[in-house]
Amino acid sequence: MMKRGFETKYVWMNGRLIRWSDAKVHVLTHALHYGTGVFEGIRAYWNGSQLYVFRLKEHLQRLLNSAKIYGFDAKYNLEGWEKAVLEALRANELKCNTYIRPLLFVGYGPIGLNITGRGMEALVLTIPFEKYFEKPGVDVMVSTWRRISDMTNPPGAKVCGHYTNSVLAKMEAINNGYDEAILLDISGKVSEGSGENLFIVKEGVIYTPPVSAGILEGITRRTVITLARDVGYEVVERDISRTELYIADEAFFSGTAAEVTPILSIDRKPIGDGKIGPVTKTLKEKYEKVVKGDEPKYKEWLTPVY
Ligand code: PY5
Repeated sequence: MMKRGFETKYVWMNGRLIRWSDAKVHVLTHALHYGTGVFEGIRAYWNGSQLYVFRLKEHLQRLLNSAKIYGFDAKYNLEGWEKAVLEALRANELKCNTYIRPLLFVGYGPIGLNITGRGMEALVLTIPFEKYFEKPGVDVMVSTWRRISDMTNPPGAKVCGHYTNSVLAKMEAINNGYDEAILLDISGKVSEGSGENLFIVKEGVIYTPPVSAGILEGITRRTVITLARDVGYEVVERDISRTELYIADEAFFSGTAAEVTPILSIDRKPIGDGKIGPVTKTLKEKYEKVVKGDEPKYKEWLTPVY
């Protein structure tokens, strides 16, 4: 097999390390048909001498919460999943920035929807990974698609099937020449990006939509709120209307993959002067230091791999 950039030697699967090319499932896997899986996206950062996993416990707790919402058996407890992630990283001897993808899904079996007593499959992929967005700042559109709602698919659960909503919005944006989408929630309030939380800055105050606006409660979002308050900014979680986006001084996305990504324009209207703003710059730089272990104050967020 030709080795491409994202391939590693092993995948952790149901308690064992499996060779990358042997990590396969049957086509009658339930999750392939119905999206019945939950997952996480976690990053580990290499600082030249140590690999640090960022907020591992918080991510795995969210995985367990997502499973609980759907009534999936999580197979392993928090410590079990934590062990799995570290085992996968160590087996692959990764000494580079890495994306970690734990996935728990309904496996092979009958084609019906009743999954009572069905076996779950658990895996952890570890993938060398740098930037999610190729550009240092992104141009985005407000999607014509609405974010899923708690009335249909609970957005607070990170469920595989929910991401068809994100793919619709993302591809509409890409096909129209934008880098990313912002989705409104079912009642028209600003929700989040296709795979990122959203912040705006107005007159020195930072605003972000509340958990009730159909967002996935991001761990990077929580991190940014903490860092911003520690730096001395006021952060307000409240509903944001679409028009507030256009007249914001600054806007940025937060997410494990996206990290802190400046938004330069929304619907072709420049945000502020269309360049990365001072608050965004401060938080982006702070975040990048924290994840690499350069800020002793936030060391408890880091799990060393080696
Ligand atoms: N909102 C959605 C819909 C997400 O998928 C994500 C994470 C976030 C917000 C941000 O959450 P966190 O800060 O906890 O990462 N998205 C995945 C990620 O790894 C990528 C999905 C393609 O960033």
